[in-house]
Amino acid sequence: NDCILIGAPVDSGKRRAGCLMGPDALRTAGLAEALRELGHRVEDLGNLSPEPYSPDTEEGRLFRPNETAAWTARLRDAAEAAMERGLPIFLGGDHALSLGSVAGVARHAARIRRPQFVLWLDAHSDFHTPQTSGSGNLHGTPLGYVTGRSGFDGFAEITRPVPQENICLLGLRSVDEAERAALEESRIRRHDMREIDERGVARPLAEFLEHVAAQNGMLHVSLDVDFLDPAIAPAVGTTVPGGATMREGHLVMEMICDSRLMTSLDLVELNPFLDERGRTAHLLVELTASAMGRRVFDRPTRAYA
Ligand code: DIR
Ligand code: MN
Ligand code: MN
Ligand code: MN
Repeated sequence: NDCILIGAPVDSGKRRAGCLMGPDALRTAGLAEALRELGHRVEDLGNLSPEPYSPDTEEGRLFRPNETAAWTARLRDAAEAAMERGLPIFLGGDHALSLGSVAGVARHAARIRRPQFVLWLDAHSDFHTPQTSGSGNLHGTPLGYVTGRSGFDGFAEITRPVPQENICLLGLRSVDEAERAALEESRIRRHDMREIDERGVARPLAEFLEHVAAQNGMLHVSLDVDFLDPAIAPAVGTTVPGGATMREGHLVMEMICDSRLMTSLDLVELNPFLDERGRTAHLLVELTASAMGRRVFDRPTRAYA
């Protein structure tokens, strides 16, 4: 595989600053080296910047909409271009980067006439629109945007919405009231932590991967740090107790690898300012390695803090 690392230091999607340091923390934790060790070619495009935008004001309910829209335009184009050449890995940055990454990969899929699927690994459903968002934080809106919900004024128009039935949410345990109502009306597939406790993570995931394979789909995976339990992944601004364990996280990534379906990946919401000696950054590198071919018996024997 040709992996294309795309630094996306988006920090405008929520109020707590720090995700802008995410791409460099992932590099420092050895992401490129881990991928090369697995036999992949790796190209690092460095960090992107948003398109020019007029500065955001303190007025209005939304936090930094202009900056986020400018990032969305840049990342959509970068994603679409990178899909021509390999498997893009977006180094976040907060989850607002996925407005652009998912919109871009969906355009590429439409152009080559293949259906786009999205696996959303997150405590949250991120299905808000700017109108329904209670926080005004746009990192809660990427799935609303890419499915073509209305209300994203000032954002690039979605020409290739991702069909709701092509999206699978895994790890849910914090869904706002307005999102719940919209999700219940939708055809989005969703598996909350209660279901994962009862059935394990493998069965719901296998069902989705079989569905993607049956349609010869492209699969975008969006990994929000808060999918994981805060005990193993503390470096995120929106920790929610009761998340995925270390082994659940790895099993998900190992199954994604075995399926050979993944065509693009987001690593988002890492806030290195909140990390404990790079522990969460290292875990994201290890999980990415699992998604890209590392097996349990191939793991390096060095231990992380
Ligand atoms: C919350 C938080 N639902 C919001 N969303 C987060 O602000 O809309 N998504 N943290 O991952
Ligand atoms: Mn998220
Ligand atoms: Mn969310
Ligand atoms: Mn989240």
